[in-house]
Parts: sequence; C-alpha cells; structure tokens
Amino acid sequence: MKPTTTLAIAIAASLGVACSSSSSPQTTSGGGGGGGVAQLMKDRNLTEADVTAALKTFTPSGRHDEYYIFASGGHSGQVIVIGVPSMRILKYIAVFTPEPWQGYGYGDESMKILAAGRRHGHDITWADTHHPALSETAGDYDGQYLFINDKSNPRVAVIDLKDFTTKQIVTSPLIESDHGATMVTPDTDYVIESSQYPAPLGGEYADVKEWNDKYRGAVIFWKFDRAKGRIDPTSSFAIELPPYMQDIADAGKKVSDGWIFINSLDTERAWGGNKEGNPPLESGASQNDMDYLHVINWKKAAEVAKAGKTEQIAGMPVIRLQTAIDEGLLYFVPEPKSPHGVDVTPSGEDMVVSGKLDTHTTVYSWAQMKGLIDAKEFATKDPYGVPVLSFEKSIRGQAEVGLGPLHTQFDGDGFAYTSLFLESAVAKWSLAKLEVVEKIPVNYNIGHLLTAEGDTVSPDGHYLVAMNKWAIDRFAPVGPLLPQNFQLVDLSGPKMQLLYDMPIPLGEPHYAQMIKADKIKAENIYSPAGIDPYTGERSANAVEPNQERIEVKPDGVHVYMTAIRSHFTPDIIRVKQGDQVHLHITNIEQADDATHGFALDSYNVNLSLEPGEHNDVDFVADAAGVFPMYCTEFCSALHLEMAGYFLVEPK
Ligand code: CUK
Ligand code: CUA
Repeated sequence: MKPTTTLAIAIAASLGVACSSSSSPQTTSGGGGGGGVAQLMKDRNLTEADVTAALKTFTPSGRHDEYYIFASGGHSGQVIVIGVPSMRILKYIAVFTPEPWQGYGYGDESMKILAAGRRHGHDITWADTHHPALSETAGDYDGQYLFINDKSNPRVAVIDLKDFTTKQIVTSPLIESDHGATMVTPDTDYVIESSQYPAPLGGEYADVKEWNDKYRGAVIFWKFDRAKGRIDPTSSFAIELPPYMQDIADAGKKVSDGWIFINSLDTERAWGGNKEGNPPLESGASQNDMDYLHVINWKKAAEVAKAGKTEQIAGMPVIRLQTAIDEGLLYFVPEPKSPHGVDVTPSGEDMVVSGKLDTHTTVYSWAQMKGLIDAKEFATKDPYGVPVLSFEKSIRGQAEVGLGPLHTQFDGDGFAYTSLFLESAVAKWSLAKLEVVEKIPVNYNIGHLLTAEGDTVSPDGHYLVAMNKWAIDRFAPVGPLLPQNFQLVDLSGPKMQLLYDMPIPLGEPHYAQMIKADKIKAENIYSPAGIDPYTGERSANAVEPNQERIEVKPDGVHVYMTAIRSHFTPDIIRVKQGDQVHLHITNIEQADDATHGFALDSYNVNLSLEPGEHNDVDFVADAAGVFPMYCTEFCSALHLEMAGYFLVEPK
C-alpha cells in the first residue's frame, strides 16, 4: 500500500478505502454500481493515477486513435498494428508466414511472394522479425510503405500501407543472418540489411576455424523503387565487411545524410567452440574493452557500385573490403563494452551508442568524426586495414544513464530516452547537457522503446512505449510461456506517467515505430473490382458479373467465379479425378467491409476476398468425392447459404 496523490488520498480517506499503487499486481473487482466516480474507484480499487491513466487512454466507441504503432510480431513473422493511446490491436499484417484469416499463403500470388523467401531450397514457415522501418521522405515518415526483416533467415519484406498487404520478400544468399535491418535512408533510396553472424559469403562452406580468412559480414543496400513500390534487386549492391558481428544500424540524416552507422560486437573474432578448448562465444566475444562502430559512406558506395568496382557473389554485386577501404567508404570508431543500439539524433549531428555492459551512453559527434575522416587522421587500422578513428576525438561526451542501456529515442524538446535492460527502467536525459533528468521503472527487462515519430528528423515525443521482454506478474497466469509487455507512457506532462500495460502474446517484437494516424491513407476497397492485392494490378483472370463460366483448356479446368452477397457463381463445379483445377474468383462487391471468404473442404483452399479483390488458386483434384465449399465470413443474413459443391467424379 503506497499513497500516490493528495486527491487520491482524500478520496480514499473519505471513502475509507485502501489507496494502493498501480505498480504492484492486484486484482480489480466489482466495478459497476451507480455511485459515481468515487464509488467506482472504491469498487475497483483504483487510485487517482489509475483514473487519469484511464482518462488518457480510453477511446470512446467510434473514435479513432491519434497514432499507429507498427510493431514487429517477433517469431510470428507478422507485423502488429496498434492504435495509440488506446493500445487496441487493429491488425496483424501477414508477412513471412502463411496467415489463414487473410488467406495469405493460400492463393497463387501470395504463395509466390512467400516462395521468393525460400533459402537453400527450403520453404521457411516462420521468421524472427526484428525491425520495422516506415518509408521516409526527407527523414520524416511519409506513411506509404513499411519494411521489416527476418533475422534468422535473412529476408526483407515490403508492405504497402495503402492496403496493409505484403507485396514482396527479397533475400540474398550472400549472407546467412541479418540484424541491422531494416533501416531506410532519409528518402528511402535504400533499405539497409546488414548481416549479424559472419559466414562465408554466398553460402559457401568453410570450417569455422577459417573464420579470420573465409568468414565475412556484409551490408546489403536494397534499392527501393518508390514508383513501383518494390525493391529492385538488380539495382542493389553490398559491401563486404570484416568478420565481426555487425549489430544494429541507423542511417544518418540532415548533416550526416549520406552515411550509415552499424554497431558491432565480437571484434575478438571468437567463434565459440566450448568443447574444442575455447571459451563459449559470449565470453570469447567480450574480451575487448572496445568494439567498432562502422561508419559507411553509402552515397559514395552507390557510385562505386555503379562504376562497376564490384565482384558478383551469389548474384549480388559486392564491393570487396579492400575496395571499400581504398575508396574511402568504410571507417571504424571504437565503442565501449558490448555495444547494442546506435541511434542518430533528430538533427543528425550526434550518434548515441549504448554499451550493454556500460552504464553510459556514448554520444559521438558527426562533425568531429567527419573532420577526422576528411583530414585522414586515423589512430590505427584494424587487422583488415580499415582505418580506425580516435575514440576520444570522436565523442562529444557520455551520459551516465544506468544499468544495461540498449536503445535510444528522442522527443521534440531535446531529450533522449534510453532503455535500461538490467535496471528495468527508461532514462530521460538531456542531449545538450548529457544528464539524466528523470527515470521511470518498467516491467520488466525492457529491450527497445519508441516515442512518437521518435527516430525521425521531427519527433513528436508525446507517447513512449516500453517494449518489455518479461511480464512475470503483470497479467493473469497463462502457463510458463508468458506474453511480452508493451507499456504506454505519457511524456506530455512534467513527469513521465505509466498509462497502460498491453500483453503481446505472439512472439518477441523487438522494435516498433509510431506514426501520426493522419499520415496513413489506407483504402477500404479494391477498385475497380478484380485487383490482385499481391501484384497490385487488375488480374488478367478478373471475372465480370455475367461472365462467370467454366472452361476446359489444355492445361486444365478453369473456373471463373464471382462472389457477391450471398452466392458464388457458379456454385456447382464438376471435375474429374486427376484434373488440374484453376479457380479464378473475384469479389465484385464495392462496399466497405464486404469481405467474403472461400473455403474448400479437404483441399487446403482458403481465400480472403476483400471488396474488389481477385485471387487465383491452382491445385490437382486428386481425391474423388463431394466437397462443400462455402464463404467463411459472416457477410449477410444469408451467409450460411453462401455455399456450393465441388464434385470430383472418380476415374
Ligand atoms: S534488437 Cu531486440 S532488444 Cu534485434 Cu533491435 Cu535490441
Ligand atoms: Cu460471403 Cu459469407
């Protein structure tokens, strides 16, 4: 029991109730009666802080949120869309994994998108999604596209925010994992994907003992073609990096535009082997006091790649390490104690780096680093010949923030917010003075954090979300696998206030971004009818009303079908066992939310047909029998009657 504010105490005293802190687990009960706010507070055991938090997040029916969060869905391979301040989940966007409700991975075109993410000949049905990146114009979110990576099977996806649908997955056999992904350059010229765990480039084999010579990292610059809304792999290139473990990346902006920054760990080049006489990787990789911040001139690198000073490796033009050194594309700066996050400040003038085993964040000055680079004033070289700048001459200073700092975001008032993993807290500190002004505890083990538009050139501040790894006692027990805990914090008052706990029971999200809602221009229908969302174009197989038909062609039976409340036309399909079947289905509705599903018994056919959407699906009718097909969305009063039969006559 801990008193909070005087008003709460006064109310509590007058009502004779216990006034308890909202930060310890407890059960709210009762609720109800007609006794007004004071009675409700008493019945539900709420403090004044609880009530103000409720007032700040409650969103009446029909009212929309101020912001969207786009959060990584972790292991689910999806993106979670959340409204702020209500913290209501608005959508899961299917990205790297089949998703039944959206019919993603069940029709021809979406299967093609997933198939583009195959690696080493394998279908991959999960992803370790880490870092979403909204497209930017002049360093500010423009609300058009979203990119996200899969760390485990290095892949990058493109999502169009017109319809919140994944349009493309790209992957390169050049690398075997990624982590510094995805980040975009300020005008979204490139989507950055850098490797984490070194491996021989291009999927070759070499024993791990050949680490120093044969293993390498790389950073891929995926060229984004905004007019097409797709990555253009043929205009993309990579830079070879030494076999350190490259970590998080961020793009320079404004004064540092043209450069990117990538952390690294394991400059010791330890590779494990704890049964081979070596220390385990974690201690082998933590011997050095300093690792290397990678400073890369991407604008110049793009010119070097264009000039053809590359080698083709696994189909990707690669600027070799020696070329990168010779052309002045790559520099290192020491960074302390197992660095993790690198975050460029809104002005682009500073780079904030946190060392997981340090209590400081280190603030690097772009002006100082650029001065050293221009003057060719290098302190030393790494074993591969990469020039290393002086640590002391590169930093503006350090801020003592607390235990286990990881990631930093910004507000519009000159403050930075750093997550403290070991301390389970967020530190708010002044960028100018490099001094902590306030801390707020979070529950528990915070990884990333985000503020509204907090990694752009013009952060809003306003709200902060702590993305906590552990929930422990925050929610009702659900067995040993607990949800993650997103905590919404209000930054608008004189003190940070915790507003809301949101369980995330889907995977470990890592990062998220928060964008003003009015920047998102989502469309409610596909118009004209017949558009395949995955190509974004009207399908050649789109079906018009009254043109429904079944045609037998040399390649099989083609069914041209429409869906409209409350029937499919045709609703009876007769084929022979062994026939190749091509279903072409258009939802010809043009009304908001008039989605139909299409399910076919025992053939694993499941489509979601949004208004105006067209899908194709091919399969062999190898099993004879009678198979009901029906609409899976309760679309009208006669939804249950929106059904038919797929009849497969035995051979
Ligand atoms: S990483 Cu997860 S807490 Cu992949 Cu961005 Cu830092
Ligand atoms: Cu269409 Cu139910």
